[in-house]
Amino acid sequence: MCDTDRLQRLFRQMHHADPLIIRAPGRINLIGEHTDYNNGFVLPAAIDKAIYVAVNKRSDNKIHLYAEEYNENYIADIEKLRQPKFNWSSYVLGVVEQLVKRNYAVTGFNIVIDGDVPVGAGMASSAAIECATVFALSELFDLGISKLDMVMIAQKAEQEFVGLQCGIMDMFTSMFGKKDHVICLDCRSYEYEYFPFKQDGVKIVLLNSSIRHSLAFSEYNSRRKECEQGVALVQQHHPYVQSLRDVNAEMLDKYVAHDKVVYNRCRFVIEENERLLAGCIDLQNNDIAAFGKKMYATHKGLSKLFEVSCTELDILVDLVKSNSGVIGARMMGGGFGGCTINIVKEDAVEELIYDVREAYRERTGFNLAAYVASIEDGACIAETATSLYHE
Ligand code: GAF
Repeated sequence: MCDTDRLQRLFRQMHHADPLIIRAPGRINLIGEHTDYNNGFVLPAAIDKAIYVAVNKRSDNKIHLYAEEYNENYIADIEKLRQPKFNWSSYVLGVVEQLVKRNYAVTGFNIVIDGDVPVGAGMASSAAIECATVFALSELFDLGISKLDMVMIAQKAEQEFVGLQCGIMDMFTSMFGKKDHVICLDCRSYEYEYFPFKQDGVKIVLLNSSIRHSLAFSEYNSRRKECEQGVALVQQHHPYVQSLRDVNAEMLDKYVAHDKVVYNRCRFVIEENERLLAGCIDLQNNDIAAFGKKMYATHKGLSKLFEVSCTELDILVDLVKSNSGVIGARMMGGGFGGCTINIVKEDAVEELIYDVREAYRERTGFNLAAYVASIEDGACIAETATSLYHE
């Protein structure tokens, strides 16, 4: 848990001034994985784990960055932005690059980053840093950027500076999250609807495999390419097709079946969109059991068709499947490590975590971290400062 008083004290020690502090949360996603960059639907929510950035202005064009978690400092120059030494600082500098490209008047600033979104766990810690940064700079320099534009800027920063060809889900959720609600977002039109998610007697439990495979980044980008290849094959016969959102199972069978890999990727995405829409009806009908079954089906598709799971995530889902306290489970996020999301009956949570932790260690040799997530509001000002300027 980030303590904003502590962050404020740390900032004062480093920069002898009061900071503005912005909070941007991580996210969960109930269902709808790898659908966002295919113009499909997602069903995420912002959570109680968040990134906090503390900022104030400088009188030069330098950016002084510090990440509390790593105890690492970095100094960059706004006029000469280049790939930095530390990964975490790319998320800040990528946002600055986007603001400069769009001619926003940004000058030097100090930034201290803290938070409790576990890195590499599939809870979108990088999007949270990007969202917190763009929000903070918009406030600091009075840029008046709308929330949706902040989302776009953060996404472009990830795509162009960091190099992950991500969709919009993570940034949108960090910015637009609403307490006790999931967001049903149409990633084509950006229209969205909030669904209450305060199911009596159930909890959302995240089981973190504590591993991250090194191929995660490049494999993610190649999945996106494979989906685009599927679209191109269908497009030759149906020129109006722009994305997998416009493709149905029949078209896929007819024009893509000869390429088994591309076919499987596309099939998963088409089925996942259908599952999500049906899952929203389950939630409206308060039929959490039916929703849970869809989560297992999503996991199977991600593992067998989209091939973004890994042994450890499959083990984690397997371990909970026979537990009557678990309503649904699946890997969450981009894949190749990170965590599973589990909907669990409240009175079964403690025992489940204990049992899975033991069994997981036995089968993989890895430690398991478990979090019970609550759904919270999106990005906001956590602390204002009277003066935001310091030499
Ligand atoms: C990552 C990406 F950043 C998202 O855009 C999304 O594609 C997700 O993986 C998979 O659903 O979090």
